[in-house]
Amino acid sequence: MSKISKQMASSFISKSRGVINYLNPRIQFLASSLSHHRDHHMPRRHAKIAQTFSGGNIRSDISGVRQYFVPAKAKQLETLQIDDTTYHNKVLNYPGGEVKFISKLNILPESQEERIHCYRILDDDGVPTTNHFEKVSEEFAIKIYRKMVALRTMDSIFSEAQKEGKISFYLTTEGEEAINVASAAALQMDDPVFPQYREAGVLLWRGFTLRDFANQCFGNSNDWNKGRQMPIHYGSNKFNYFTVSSTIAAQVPHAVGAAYSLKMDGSNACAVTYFGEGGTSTGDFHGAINFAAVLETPLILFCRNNGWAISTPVAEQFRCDGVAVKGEGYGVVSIRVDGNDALAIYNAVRVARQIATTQQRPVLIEALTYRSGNHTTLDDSTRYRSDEESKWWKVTQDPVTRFRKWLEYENWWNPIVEEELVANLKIQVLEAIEDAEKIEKPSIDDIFTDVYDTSPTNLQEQEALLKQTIKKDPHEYPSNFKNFNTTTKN
Ligand SMILES: Cc1ncc(C[n+]2csc(CCOP(=O)(O)OP(=O)(O)O)c2C)c(N)n1
Ligand SMILES: [Mg+2]
Repeated sequence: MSKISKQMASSFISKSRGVINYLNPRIQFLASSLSHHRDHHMPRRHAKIAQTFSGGNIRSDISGVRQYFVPAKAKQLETLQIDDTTYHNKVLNYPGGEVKFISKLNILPESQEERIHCYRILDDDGVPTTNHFEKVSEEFAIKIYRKMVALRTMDSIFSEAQKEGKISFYLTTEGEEAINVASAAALQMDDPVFPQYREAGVLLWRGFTLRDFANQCFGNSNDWNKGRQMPIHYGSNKFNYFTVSSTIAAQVPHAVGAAYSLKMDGSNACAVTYFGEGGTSTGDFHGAINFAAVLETPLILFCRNNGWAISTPVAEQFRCDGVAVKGEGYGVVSIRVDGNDALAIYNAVRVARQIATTQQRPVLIEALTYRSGNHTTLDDSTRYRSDEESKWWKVTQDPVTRFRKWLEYENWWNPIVEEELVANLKIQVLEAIEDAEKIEKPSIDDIFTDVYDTSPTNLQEQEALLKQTIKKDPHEYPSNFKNFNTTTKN
């Protein structure tokens, strides 16, 4: 090892040790969730991490072809292997690092024999399966629970409002409340969030009110985005939450850029981006995670693997073992966590945040869960999946129920407070909707502002056309649309 690389290695190891000491003993869980990686040929730097975390050894080669998703193909490949076990010690320093030679033809397996294990603290009945986790206070745990129930209540009543035609569109986080709220609880407010669209609970945790959500969905003049987005496309400067864009995974490269800028500024924060497993099938995801790794950005890439991308099940989306494995392909450490266990998510995100901020590197988290609701209010999931399947998830794996059971196990919760909470939340959500409905729409004079200093001619033409159209059929538009400025051209 050259002098420089020795120095780099020792500084890296001491950084890792710092994190490990800080996180001890929870780090054991991270190590066990990474044990799959330890066994195989990780990049040297990551291999060191696994070694430091768990004290394990790194295997230098892989023998045999493992069968997992496509046994027929794997078998055919096996017969082609040349069985010569003579090894040469010769090493060549290729661009990218030293590589050993081997005279046995090795075909790397497409997947491991066993799927990567999933980190979980609470069992199905809300009972902790271990003591090794970051303890949270009663007050904090109850705050998490209250937010999860608020999110569920909001989702249920807003969906009804959509069915009644009050709002044009809605999308729920049903089944993903733990992912939303517990991950947000482990972050800091100065960590910028780049959401997909099923993460309203992150914003709720940060302080967006039920009225803020209602105003956005109604697109009224109290909406922070001035009614310019479809319902559920929330955004907030105040809460460091970038506006939702429905273009799948478009936010992932943005998050890498933001993380790089935090790094340049020497900030202690990390950027966080959320996306569904479907998002990992886009080019944006792959380009972004590669840049994140190479630029060593403080970033958490949080994948909600909920089993479905609209009507496409994961089995038809990719052949590898989910999303966590994709990290290794890009030199990014990964964690697989139970997305229905709020306590495990909270712990995993805290660890990920420590790694991202102290080691200035990205971390990929895959939270395994199930999209319990329809994709959006435009979808009917009974057309492509069985009732039994979704019922099973709702009944046995519900994240809100599991967390409530844990609170009860700790004697922090009881049915009386539960009833009060649910009743109060229903009133609050209904009031937020009733009020949002009454607030007038933003002025149309505002629609074309805020992007250009001086509006370009094509926008001026569009504005004039819009105003002419409204003049022709004013009864088709909200009442305050009649009083607009007529100073634009044409
Ligand atoms: C680039 C792009 N391609 C396709 C779509 C259409 N689309 C909207 S949602 C969606 C599914 C995304 O699934 P996933 O990322 O798993 O998120 P989930 O809805 O399951 O939370 C697709 C394909 C889109 N909006 N953007
Ligand atoms: Mg999905």
